[in-house]
Amino acid sequence: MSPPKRKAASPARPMDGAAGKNNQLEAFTVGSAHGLTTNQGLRIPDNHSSLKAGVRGPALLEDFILREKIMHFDHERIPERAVHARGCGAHGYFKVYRPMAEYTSAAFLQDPELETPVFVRFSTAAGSTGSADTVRDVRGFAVKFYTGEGNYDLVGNNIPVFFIQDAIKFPDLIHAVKPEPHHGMPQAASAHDTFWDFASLMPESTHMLMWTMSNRALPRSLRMMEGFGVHAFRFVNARGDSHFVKFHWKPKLGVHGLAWDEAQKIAGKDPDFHRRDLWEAIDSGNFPEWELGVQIVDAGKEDELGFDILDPTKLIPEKQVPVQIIGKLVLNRNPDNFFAETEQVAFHPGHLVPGIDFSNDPLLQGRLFSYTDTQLSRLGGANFHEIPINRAVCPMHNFQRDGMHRQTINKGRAAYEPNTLGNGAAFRMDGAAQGFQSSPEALESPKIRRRSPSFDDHFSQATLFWNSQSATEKDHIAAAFRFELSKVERPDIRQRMVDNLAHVDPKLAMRIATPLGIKAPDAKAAAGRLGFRDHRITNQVDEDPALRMTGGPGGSVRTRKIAILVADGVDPASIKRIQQDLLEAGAMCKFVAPQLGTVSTVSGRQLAVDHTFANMPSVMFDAVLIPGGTNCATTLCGLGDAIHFVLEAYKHCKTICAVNEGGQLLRTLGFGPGENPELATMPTAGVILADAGKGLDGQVSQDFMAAIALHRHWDRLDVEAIPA
Ligand code: HDE
Repeated sequence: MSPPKRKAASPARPMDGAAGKNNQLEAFTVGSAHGLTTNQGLRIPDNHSSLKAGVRGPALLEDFILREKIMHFDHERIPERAVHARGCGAHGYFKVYRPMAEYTSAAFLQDPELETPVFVRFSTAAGSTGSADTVRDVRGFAVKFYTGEGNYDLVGNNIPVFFIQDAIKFPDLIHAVKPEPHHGMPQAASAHDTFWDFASLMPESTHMLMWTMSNRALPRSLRMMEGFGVHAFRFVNARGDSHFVKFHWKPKLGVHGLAWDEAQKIAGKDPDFHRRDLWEAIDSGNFPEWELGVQIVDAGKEDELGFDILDPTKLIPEKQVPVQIIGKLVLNRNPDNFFAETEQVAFHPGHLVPGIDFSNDPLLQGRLFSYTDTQLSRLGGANFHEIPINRAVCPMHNFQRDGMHRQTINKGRAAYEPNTLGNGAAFRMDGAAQGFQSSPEALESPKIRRRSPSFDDHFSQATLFWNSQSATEKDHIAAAFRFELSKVERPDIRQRMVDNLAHVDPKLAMRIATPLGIKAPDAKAAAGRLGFRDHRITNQVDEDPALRMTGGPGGSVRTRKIAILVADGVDPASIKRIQQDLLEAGAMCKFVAPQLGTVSTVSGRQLAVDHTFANMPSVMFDAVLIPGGTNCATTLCGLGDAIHFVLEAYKHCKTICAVNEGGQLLRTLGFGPGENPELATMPTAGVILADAGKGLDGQVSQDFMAAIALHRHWDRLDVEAIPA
């Protein structure tokens, strides 16, 4: 028999568009099949019994089938990521809106017709892989573009600045935030002594602390958060001209956060909240979208910004340099296998394509070492680029060889260059104008281990951030500082922190210090401490609306989850119009009842229940709808779980709408206007009591949807008094 014809080992040209990466992955994807074999393909006769010396005798060492299975199981785990261990991912594509040739030669940023495949992984930073999704933390937003010129990774966060200015402090920062080494607590939380000890001694962290104490660190959904490249990068065009660039991802659904009490409860009720939300959105065809934005600064004009563009604790206010929207990212496919794709994907800020380059940001420079290095222990060797999710879609060739788990079978005698035995001479570049070119920045300076004095301003942008927040966002930030510092056992650490915050805003510091039982904030004491530097610059803008979460675009009910509370005797007709309008607008309605199965309606029909009060509490929803029906209302009013559901939704500032008799529950709880429930009214922000029998259904549904689209009614005044 003649040997089968072989296919070429690697494609001759890049695989086209988003389908290219999917096809490549497909070649490695298997479904389940009938029958079991060993890893060598040997049929297994019995997967229930090991080989023994007699049916009641000891197991035999000879049992290679048992040994192989147990051995593989014993080695199923790989080390979790040192940071950003907890994450989830999805496939999708990126499309540029217009050619960017003026700024960059990157091929994937030229053709508006081209769909570049991407894999995106979102993560928390501090927690272990099994920690909860909704902890207070920065979120990772890492995008791998499989371009025709090689993989490009934009490994960013949902906060545009970082805690530290130099990579050499990263291990200290992470050791401080991770569980304390003596007792291994707390998990995935910054509210403990070591973190605040470090943070209070590192005033450069203050700006990022303002962000992590805001609701940015509690995203409602991964689909509703921004992403940032953080560092300044460079765009380089075909002529070699270079511009500084900062990257932004803007979510189509707007930027929204959870309430702190809600986030903590979700962490217990559904630790997979964000992972599930992303999965379900993609699974149901609600593909999350972001737009890519860039802030471009001409190289040579960076001094005009007023701060050092290389300092990663600084952002460029959008008011100062507007964000240009240049393309969109769509996530449209869930992974087939969490381990093979999401766990094994390896990002690296040094995965670049021609036309994009680094800046000298000292934090970025340190990252360039860390990301490859960490994969060696995490993914077990130097060949992690061969793992399917990490493979480039363009041809790849070099003389790197062998190593653990090598998959490529390199043919030929010559594994060196130059050579005459294997086309080796053709690969010489000698610095010619081919391939990736580092931006030829002129450098001539002494070798020096010192922080640039231009990095010495630590507070001006923290103040800018604070001044840009709405009143309720300021309340949340102050409350978060109070919570975190109240968990700190050592009063001197609390004191040091509020003394630092007096340099951001004395009133903020005072609001935090008073309930913590420490002395009044003392800005002078902070300034006298070792390591304190504050060569304050003058911000060119006093406040920037882009820095707050409220009032931005993206207010819609699309993909929002509405709980409809039902019991026997419910009147579905009373909410029919509202339900229809919600569904048409892309919201999801679920019936929540005392038990699963069905409830009987007023007309004797059976209505299928989706969830119980116990298995799907109010924190899983964005809004509540209580339909009419006298018996239903009476049952709900007497049910602790239903009362708690509504109280909690109210406390978390969610929209609540009660129709006809459903209003009884709200009035019992004191949320109604009392005597005149005739019209759709809002006795308090986001609470609607409506009489749906008067042809007002359309108005009610409009009011309800408009209120949900506001996300939350943060200005509800009396929520502290709610015992939920
Ligand atoms: Fe990372 N970071 N990082 N980081 N980082 C890692 O790489 C590191 C930093 C970010 O979903 C690790 O593959 C150093 C900033 C994301 O797989 C590690 C420094 C930003 C992810 C590492 C930083 C990030 C990581 C752990 C200071 C925002 C998850 C596993 C110099 C711009 C990527 C891994 C994923 C992961 C090192 C600072 C974002 C240890 C040394 C700033 C989104 O290599």
